[in-house]
Amino acid sequence: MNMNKKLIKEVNRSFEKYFKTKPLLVFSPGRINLIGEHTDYNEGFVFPAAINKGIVLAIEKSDFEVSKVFALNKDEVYEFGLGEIKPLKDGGWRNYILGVISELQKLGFEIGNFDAVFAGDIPGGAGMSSSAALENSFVYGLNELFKLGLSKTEMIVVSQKAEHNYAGVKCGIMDQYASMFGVKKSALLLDCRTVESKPFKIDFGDYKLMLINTNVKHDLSETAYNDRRSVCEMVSEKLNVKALRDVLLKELEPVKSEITESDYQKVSYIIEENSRVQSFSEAIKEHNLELLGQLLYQSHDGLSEKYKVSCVELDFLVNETKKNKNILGARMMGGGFGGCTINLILKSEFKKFKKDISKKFKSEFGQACSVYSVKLSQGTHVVNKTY
Ligand code: GAF
Repeated sequence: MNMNKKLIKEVNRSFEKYFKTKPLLVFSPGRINLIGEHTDYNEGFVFPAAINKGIVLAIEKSDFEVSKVFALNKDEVYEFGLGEIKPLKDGGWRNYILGVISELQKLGFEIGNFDAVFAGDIPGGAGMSSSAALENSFVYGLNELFKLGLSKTEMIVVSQKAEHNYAGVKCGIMDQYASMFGVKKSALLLDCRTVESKPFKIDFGDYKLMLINTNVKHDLSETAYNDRRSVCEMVSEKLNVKALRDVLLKELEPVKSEITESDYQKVSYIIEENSRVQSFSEAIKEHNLELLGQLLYQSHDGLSEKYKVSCVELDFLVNETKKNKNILGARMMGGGFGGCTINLILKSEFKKFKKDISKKFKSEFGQACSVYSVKLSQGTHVVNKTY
């Protein structure tokens, strides 16, 4: 099954029960990323895909003086006035919604009050972009409801700014883009400078993608994310270029003595990862699965040893795959410090490896990891007629 129809039905039913009217229903997916990590805010290349897990939003205009949002998974309701939008301390999911509204207001749009119910099936903290899916579902829903006339590209900028200003993460555009523009059965080779992408049909033959969630999210992740971004910007400034996308490895030499060894390693990772994305897309065209696997391992090594955004749990999972000849490659996925690994595994090995790795992970860390397979799906869209 592609979308979670049960979830759509449940969100719709709850909305009708609470608000006694029929809502607009929007599905906004999470994403995976084949390769190209932390390259998006360096205006480089990434290779994400929208997946069949996401956020379902039911939304309709309201005649009341307040707006009301019901987070079904958490069983929490939030009521607020549109004239008093500001980030909440420890606001969690509320901040993503407030952020979207605030960014729309900054653009001069007067949105009216609304009622909403949402729920999702993206595992939280898994690095599969539940926050981008939530932002996109709201900006898309509000755009439809109040006929704002925003294009999808304008909507993802609203979502990204909501994340910057209300969640405090200076993210790139990858997650919001993939969630909004996803193409069924395809991954998108996205140029984060032009914000244009090329869909690649994904068919790995006898192999498939496996996600393994560490189920951990280490505290440092947000600060570390913004710190990494600052290092990249600092070096770009020294080199007098707009972004690291414009730099070849050898061109780092003139600034090498002006930066720390650790910052040098970080920016070399970015430059290398950016070219790995290109090699990956060539390998897909040539159906060179061995090379795809090697690129995944190289990406992980760079993220772990040079960019330093991995953690023991992620490294453990990747190292274990190296002992299994039926797995061609693996790497951590997303921002890092927890979340998932993405693995290219022989289809017939999936079940067995799932069992083995679950056992080993439990005995190493005393807690369970989770294993998923995902379908590559369409980006944010209205689903009223599809369930
Ligand atoms: C997070 C961010 F939101 C993305 O923009 C991207 O930088 C990613 O980490 C790392 O590739 O998901």
